[in-house]
Amino acid sequence: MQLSETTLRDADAALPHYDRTVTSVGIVHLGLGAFARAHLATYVDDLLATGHRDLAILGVSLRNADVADALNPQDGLYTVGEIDGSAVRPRVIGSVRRVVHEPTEPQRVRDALAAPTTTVITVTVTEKGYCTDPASHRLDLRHPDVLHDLRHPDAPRSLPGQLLRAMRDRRDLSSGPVTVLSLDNLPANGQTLRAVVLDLARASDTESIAWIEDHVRFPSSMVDRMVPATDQEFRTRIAELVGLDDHWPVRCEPFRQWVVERDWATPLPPLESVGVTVVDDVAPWERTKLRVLNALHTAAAHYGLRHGLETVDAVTNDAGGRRLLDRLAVEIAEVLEPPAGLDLGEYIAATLARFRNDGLHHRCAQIATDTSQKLPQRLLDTLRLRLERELPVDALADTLALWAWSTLGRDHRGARREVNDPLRDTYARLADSVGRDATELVSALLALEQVFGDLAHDRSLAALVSSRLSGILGTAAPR
Ligand code: CS2
Repeated sequence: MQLSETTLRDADAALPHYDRTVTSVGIVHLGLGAFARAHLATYVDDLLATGHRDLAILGVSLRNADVADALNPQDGLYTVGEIDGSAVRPRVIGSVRRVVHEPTEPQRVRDALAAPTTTVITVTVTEKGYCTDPASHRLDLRHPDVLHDLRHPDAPRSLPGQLLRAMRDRRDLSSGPVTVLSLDNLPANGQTLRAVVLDLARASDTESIAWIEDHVRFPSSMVDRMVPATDQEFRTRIAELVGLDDHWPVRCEPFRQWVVERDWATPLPPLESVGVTVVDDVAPWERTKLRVLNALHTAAAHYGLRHGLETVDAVTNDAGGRRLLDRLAVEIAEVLEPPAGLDLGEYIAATLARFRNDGLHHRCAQIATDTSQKLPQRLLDTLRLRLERELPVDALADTLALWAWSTLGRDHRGARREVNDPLRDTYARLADSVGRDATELVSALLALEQVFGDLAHDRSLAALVSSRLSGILGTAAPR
């Protein structure tokens, strides 16, 4: 039997503690991937259970129809499996009412974004969805989707284009204020989102600027939960545990954290009552999370690819992997100012303990996706601070060298491996032209200003990274 509203009571899992039929949509979520389903939707599920009925989620998929196809026949219901070693705790989430595939039903999405009942628009589209230069965090006006939206503002393809049209519609229809809340792993994600929407308005729709400034807030937020992609084995395990089939359950670690700025355009829901931390300034939180957890993740991912270790927990079980993470953590911690009251040593230890969760199967290849978009906020800010203070950067250089090796698109045995990154064509060209010449490859990669910004011209950094890469290319995967 399939999970749905009618079979829900038979599920052997934690169930929504509220009557879904009396909830109504107040949140439109753009980019309903596994992360949002394991994070945002679980907090909203808790909010609905506290009686805030008008905050159910309408999920929007901007690219693929697969989430809509999986969840709509289940009335939006799905299972979150919290994994702790060999234990799995299933919980059915009821906060998503429906999922709309934008390319199939664009008007439905447009209406939902403009509806006066929509008070919050939440966003998880990953780093590249913001259409920025990763180094400057400003809108890339040459981005193909942005160029499209400048020509077709009423049929936008990009996230900034979708939001700008929504703001225009809300202004024209007098739909009232709205809070636009980013849950992506970017520094100052709310400010960045505001900047790209206003950059697009400046280029195409100056009349909306004042309305946006008066009626919209873009609070930043820090999000944390490790959510590996679902595989068939996990689907089967959930079906066995729950006693119902679920087209697309999501798996995650037990830990979750959300820190949100209080500057909303609409009434702030009682987020604190469901475990969210509400603050005036999220910057120290997101800085700490990006530079510790996400930086160590990126390092672990490329180390794993290089050494044929499939998952993050396997990297933490490997002596060389552990050494790299420990050395990198020291370089990070020495130049990081954490939020007041947070013990950085404990935070790092707890993060590494989460990496060791051996039931999670968080694949290195998944985390290595889009690394060109992730490097600036995860590793390069730390690198810059250390260079400014003339501190050694050996572990950072080792990590960049591992990434440089990854751009060659080979696995640890030398077989071809698919690279998943917006710069994959650039990488492939470089691999063909300079290939295994470490000096040439590193100087070409580090010259990518959209990633390295002012570091692009640092010759001693390039020399250090290329000496590390030579070591990697010249040896047989030292362990
Ligand atoms: C990971 C993150 O895929 C990645 O790049 O580093 O998704 C990470 O699992 C989350 O940010 C944890 O909160």
